Amino acid sequence: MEQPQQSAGPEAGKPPLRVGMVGYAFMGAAHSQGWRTAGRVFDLPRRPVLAALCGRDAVAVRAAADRHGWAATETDWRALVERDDVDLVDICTPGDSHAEIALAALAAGKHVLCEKPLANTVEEAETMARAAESAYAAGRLAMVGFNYRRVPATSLARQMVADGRLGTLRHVRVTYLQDWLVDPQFPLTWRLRRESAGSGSLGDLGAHIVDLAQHLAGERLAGVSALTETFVRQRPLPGGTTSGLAAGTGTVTGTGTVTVDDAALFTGRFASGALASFEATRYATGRKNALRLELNGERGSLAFDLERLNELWFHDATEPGAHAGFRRILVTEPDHPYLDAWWPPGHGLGYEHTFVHQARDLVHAIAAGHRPEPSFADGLQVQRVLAAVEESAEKNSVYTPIAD
Ligand code: SOE
Repeated sequence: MEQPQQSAGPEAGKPPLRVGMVGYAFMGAAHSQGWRTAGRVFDLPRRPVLAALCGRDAVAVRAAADRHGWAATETDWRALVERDDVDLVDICTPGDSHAEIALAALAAGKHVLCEKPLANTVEEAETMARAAESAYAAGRLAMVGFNYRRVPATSLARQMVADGRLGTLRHVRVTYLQDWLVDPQFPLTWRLRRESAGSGSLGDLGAHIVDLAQHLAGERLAGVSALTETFVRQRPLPGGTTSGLAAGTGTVTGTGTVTVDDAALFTGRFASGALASFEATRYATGRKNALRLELNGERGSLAFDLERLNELWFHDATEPGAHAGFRRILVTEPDHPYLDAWWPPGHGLGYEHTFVHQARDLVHAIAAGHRPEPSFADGLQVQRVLAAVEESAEKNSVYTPIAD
């Protein structure tokens, strides 16, 4: 790929798409990277502009805006969604504010990108999906940030399943393993409280693998049986106050109660009869961001590991047995998804590129007026799966159908 020029790259002369973003922690940084880069790498119909960044602390948000390249700042998200120079609101806050911000942004005539999980409850997600449907009729689009759909290898896997390379699907096996809660002294941050995060590993990691499994299979789960556990129930309070919970920093004084799951294990049945298994945990000692999946069908199998994200493994069962076996596809060729705009074969992409691809796809959808995927309706359906998992776990793993 040619190095894009600052002044006359593929962005030059394109009508702007002015983005306002709420939140600037880990996800905010990742989304900033996506918006900053997409128009410089891909030939987009509109040029993303990092118009305004919002956070409650004026000094900290200005510093983040300077670091990530945002022009203006706001300290109140309500002011951000009302700005005339913002066309799209990108929500990178904890789940308890997703619904309120998304509804206000859609009502103000903005497009919306919302981080996963879509909401903290099914009721909130239903309201958001309804609002997104009305907004779509008025030409405003809403998308959920399930970024792992946009790893080139998972996109290729989707194409291969859709092309019938696996035949009838029998198994979908997915795990998402992290280990940042292994230390019982890790503080009680917002991710460990139900009122801010909705759920624990389930909503944070389980939402990703439910979405990805359904996306790759091309169908939805009909029901689940689940177990959840909270291994460490008391943790040090960050700052010793509830305001410290939001910041996740400060002097530790006293302890507080973890009110979400630490791990969720569940099995599921797809409408076609294929069986699925899921594991989401923050206690997999030594595993940092291990999203692994395998799909087995009558004609073949696919396997993927996010920690080796340029590779997709394929076993073609239609080959003679003597030659068959899992082979590695290095997903870096120009005819692989998203790769034509990036580096020469073999040079590889990483985690951050999923956010560039997310921004790219949303800009195309907006320019074409097409409903983007995953839509808020897709996010609502994932929320229903999460709710069914919690219900099943409460009833000691009773099979729980997923409401339509
Ligand atoms: C934390 O567990 C986290 O940052 C998730 O919130 C993200 O969605 C995931 O992509 C990486 O891990």
